[in-house]
Amino acid sequence: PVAFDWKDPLGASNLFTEEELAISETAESYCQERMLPRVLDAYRNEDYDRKILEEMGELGLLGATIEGYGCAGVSSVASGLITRAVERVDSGYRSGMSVQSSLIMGGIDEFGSQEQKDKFLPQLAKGKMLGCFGLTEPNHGSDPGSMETVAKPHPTKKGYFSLSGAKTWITNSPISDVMLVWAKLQETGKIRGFLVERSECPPGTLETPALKHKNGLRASLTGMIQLDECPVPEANMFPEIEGLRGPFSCLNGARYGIAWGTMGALEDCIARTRQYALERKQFKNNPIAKYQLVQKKLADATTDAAFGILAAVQVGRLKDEGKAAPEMISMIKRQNCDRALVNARILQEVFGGNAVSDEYHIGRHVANLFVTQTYEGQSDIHALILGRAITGLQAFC
Ligand code: TGC
Ligand code: FAD
Repeated sequence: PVAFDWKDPLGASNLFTEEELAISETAESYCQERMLPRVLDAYRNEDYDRKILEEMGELGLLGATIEGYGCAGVSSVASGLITRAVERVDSGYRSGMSVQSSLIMGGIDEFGSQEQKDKFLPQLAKGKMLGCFGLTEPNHGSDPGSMETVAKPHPTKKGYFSLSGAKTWITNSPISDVMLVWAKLQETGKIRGFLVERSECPPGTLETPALKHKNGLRASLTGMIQLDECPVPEANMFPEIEGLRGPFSCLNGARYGIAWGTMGALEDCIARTRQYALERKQFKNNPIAKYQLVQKKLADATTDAAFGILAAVQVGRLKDEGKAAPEMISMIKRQNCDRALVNARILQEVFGGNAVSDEYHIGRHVANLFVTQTYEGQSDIHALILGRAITGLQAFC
């Protein structure tokens, strides 16, 4: 009989091409050898080493599905495998990469002018320039359509808009060189995308304070984008796209990545729990892995991880054939984030008191996975997106 592999229970690796397997191996080696040794300090100190994106850029791991501009032009499944490798280490590291690869590079690639693509993509691909994506506002999270950030013609600078408003909970904002800010054009009331370059903003028109003392995602930097009559050249506005379709199209790529990434985090929880349960002995010197209740926890988590990966592969393949509906992405984003969080939380129990020590890593994953369930559309919001697609009736308001 074929041997069962608990690390790949449903044989997903049979669905990957040689190239995808090679990319996965490169990403896994980098993440385990270079990222993992940094994560505990970063998490303890709420710090993010921006060199990480530069290193990933050198390996061709940023904006990996984009063709040209120094990007690798690989399949959506290959990009999913990269994301899974990064989040196996930490969701915060994956966040920093998602924002760079999917939200800003993906946005520029899909909606930018040729001039914008030539100017920003090669630098972002190398990780020499860092970017962020500003959609959420203090008063508008799940409902970004009600945003208050506004763009109007600049009163004194010809050929410039003046942007005013505040974005909050923005990954990478404190260290970003370029910010993709979504704002309503005063003239039409329509949402448009603007590339705000930090180096071009006069003093006092742009602030990006960090939001500190987070109890999750501490190895990622999060902040605000505060704009006060900030001049932005007309050439930095996405030329055609208007309305929420712009930001939501970027989110499709990032949400797809999270569906893969959270499975990496869950797989790390499974591997660590299995190892711990085999080593830890209680009652007549038995490893706790011998006890049925512990085995059930591992069986449940391993099943959810295996199903989650297969679903992500399926959506990735459809995505590359142009057959992936946004609701499919909502389904895997919601399901994989929810199952990763529930299982990680249950596996945490296997560590007993040691779960409280960050050196066992499981508590960090649990805290991070709460955030993944919340950003890029909280799970209940994705349930409503699915409910609307199933019934034809929208329940948001
Ligand atoms: P609704 O009427 O549904 O749609 C408005 C327009 O948008 C289009 N659209 C999409 N287009 C492409 N892909 C999608 N997934 C799309 N979803 C909607 C839609 O066709 C329509 O187009 P048009 O041309 O007819 O105008 O809009 P609504 O205002 O009713 O939206 C409701 C809802 C709940 C679906 C939406 O607001 C939502 O998804 N809310 C969640 C907000 C969210 O996801 N925010 C994410 C912020 S970014 C972030 O969290 C990054 S974290 C990064 C990290 O660190 O990893
Ligand atoms: P709210 O919208 O206030 O929702 C609160 C609760 O109410 C949720 O449970 C929600 O499901 C529920 N709810 C809301 N409306 C309904 C409804 N109609 N029916 C039923 N339930 C409802 N945003 C960016 O733009 N860029 C980023 O880079 C970014 N990075 C982030 C990083 C971190 C660490 C965090 C925590 C957030 C980040 N976000 C980012 C913001 C994130 O996308 C929002 O937090 C998320 O969309 C939810 O919005 P909110 O926090 O305002 O919650």
